[in-house]
Amino acid sequence: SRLCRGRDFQIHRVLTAFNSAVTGEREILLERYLEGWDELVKFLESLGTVIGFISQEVKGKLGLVRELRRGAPATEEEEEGGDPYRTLRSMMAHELRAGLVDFRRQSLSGCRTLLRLHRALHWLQLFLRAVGRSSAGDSMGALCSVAYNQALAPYHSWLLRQAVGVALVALPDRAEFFRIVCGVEEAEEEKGEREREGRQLLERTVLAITRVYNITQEAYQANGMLDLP
Ligand code: 1PW
Repeated sequence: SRLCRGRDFQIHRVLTAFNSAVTGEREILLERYLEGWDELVKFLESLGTVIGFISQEVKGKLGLVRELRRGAPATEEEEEGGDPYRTLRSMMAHELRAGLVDFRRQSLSGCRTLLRLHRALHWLQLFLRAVGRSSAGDSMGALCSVAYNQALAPYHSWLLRQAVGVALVALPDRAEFFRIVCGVEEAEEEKGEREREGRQLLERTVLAITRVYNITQEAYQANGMLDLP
C-alpha cells in the first residue's frame, strides 16, 4: 500500500551520512558518501515502481565503487594511508597512478562511475530544494523535470530522456512526498506542524548534500575529470 512504501526511508540518515562525509580537510569519505546514497536509493524506491530502473542503475554504480574498493590493494607509496579508496581524492590519485582512468573511452574506473553518481546527486539536490520551497498544489513531476533538464538531461541520450519523462509522470503528489519525508501518516490537526518539521529537515539535508556536491565538483575540476567518458 502507499503507506508502506518508503517506510524504511529516514531522511535524517541522509543528513547524518552526508554531514559526516566531509572531513576537516574538506576530504570526502567514500564510505559515508555511499551510505548517504544507500538511503537516497530508499527514497527513490519509495516513489514508486516506475522509478525502479533509476534506483537499479544507481545501485549498480554504488556496488561497482564498493567492489573496486574491496579489490584494491594499497601500493607501496600508499601503504601508510592504507585504503586507497578511503576518500575521493585518494581514489583519484590512486586510479590515476595505476592508469585506471581512461580519458578517451569508457572504462570501469571508480572516478567515472562516481562522476555519474555526482551528476545524479545534482539532480536530487535541485529537486529536493524545489520540493522544500514548493507550495500546495505544485506538481512534483514538474519540479523534478526542471531539475532533471538542468542537471542530468544534457548527459543522457534522447531515448533515456524519454524514459525518464515517463517515470516522472508517475511521481506521487506533494502530500505523499511530505509523508515520505516526515515518515508517518499524521493526524489532520498536526499536519501543519509536521510539514514545518519536514521542510526544516529537508532544508538541512539539502545543505549537507550541496556541501558534498561542491567539494566533489572541485575535486573533479582540479583533476580535469568533469568529462570522463
Ligand atoms: C525522482 C527522483 C529524481 C532523482 C533521481 C536521481 C538519479 C538519476 C539517475 C538516472 C539513471 C537513469 C538510467 C541510467 C542511465 C545511465 O546511462 C547513466 N547513469 C546516470 C546515473 O546518469 C550514465 O551512466 P553510464 O551509462 O555512462 O554508465
